[in-house]
Amino acid sequence: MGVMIEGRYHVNDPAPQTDAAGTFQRSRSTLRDWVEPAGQFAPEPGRYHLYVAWNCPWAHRTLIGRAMLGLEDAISVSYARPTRNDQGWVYDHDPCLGVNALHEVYALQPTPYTGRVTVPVLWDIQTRQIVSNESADILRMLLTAFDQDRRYCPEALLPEIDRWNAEIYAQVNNGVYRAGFARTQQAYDGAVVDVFAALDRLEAQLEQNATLTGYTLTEADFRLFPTLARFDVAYNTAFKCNLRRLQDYPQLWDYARAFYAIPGISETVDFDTYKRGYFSRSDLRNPLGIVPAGPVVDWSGPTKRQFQRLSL
Ligand SMILES: N[C@@H](CCC(=O)N[C@@H](CS)C(=O)NCC(=O)O)C(=O)O
Repeated sequence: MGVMIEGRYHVNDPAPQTDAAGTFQRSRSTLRDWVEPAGQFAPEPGRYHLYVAWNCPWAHRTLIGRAMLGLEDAISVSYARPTRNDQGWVYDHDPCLGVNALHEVYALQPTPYTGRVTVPVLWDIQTRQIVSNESADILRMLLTAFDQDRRYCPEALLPEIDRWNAEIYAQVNNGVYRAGFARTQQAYDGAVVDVFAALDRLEAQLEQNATLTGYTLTEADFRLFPTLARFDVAYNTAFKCNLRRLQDYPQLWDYARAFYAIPGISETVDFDTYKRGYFSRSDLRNPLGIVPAGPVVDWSGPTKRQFQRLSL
């Protein structure tokens, strides 16, 4: 996988992404400007474009924010091919800049960029630069700057939302990656225990509560769902997170399917692409690149809880 150095793309990335103990270390996002009313980047319809990949869970959370706020017409999107090649994320059809690869977008930064070429990217069409390549920030901007009422990120719930976000990031969203990308038995063992301990706690929370914070959907739910959506088709097998399946957790499975049933959400999901993406050829994890046929997971059917989409 390539990397950008001083604004130029290099096909070979010499830096390992694991530490001395074989534990996966995710690089930090460095492009972190902010969309806000009256700021340099104002929340104007038609001004911003998202570069994503269907299979990327970090990109997925931004697509969920966009769908929940009905911003599909206000913010356009380019979807990468599920499998990266030596050019990294590749685009067959980019309605915004007409690029073929994401590194071409990073190369346009006014300050030459050094770092990994990751999705999601929030691009400002007006000033022709990347506003942010950090999904947590992009989602927060959508839910605050693009929604005056802050329906999914209310001030009063912010401490609780941030607490869930921190736990879910470390143990669930990134926990599955620590398991799947571990290079030692010890690193894997630690990660997989974290993942299932967190899922057990979430299961208990959802026993009494419709959502993570009680009964209304918030940003914390939007950040959990992408990992749940990929769990049984990808992480359970490709990342060896196989102590239990999502379907083995009655509350989490009910919650995940109720979320999937919210109008607009299934349009952000593509299970087949998840499988192809996570089982793409990898020297370490899947040298032959063979994609398994199963499992076939049925996300339809009635759920005990039903979320409503708050009026737009
Ligand atoms: N902190 C970033 C992480 C994004 C990320 O790691 N994206 C992955 C895809 S799931 C990627 O583009 N990786 C390419 C690379 O590291 O070269 C965020 O949440 O926005």
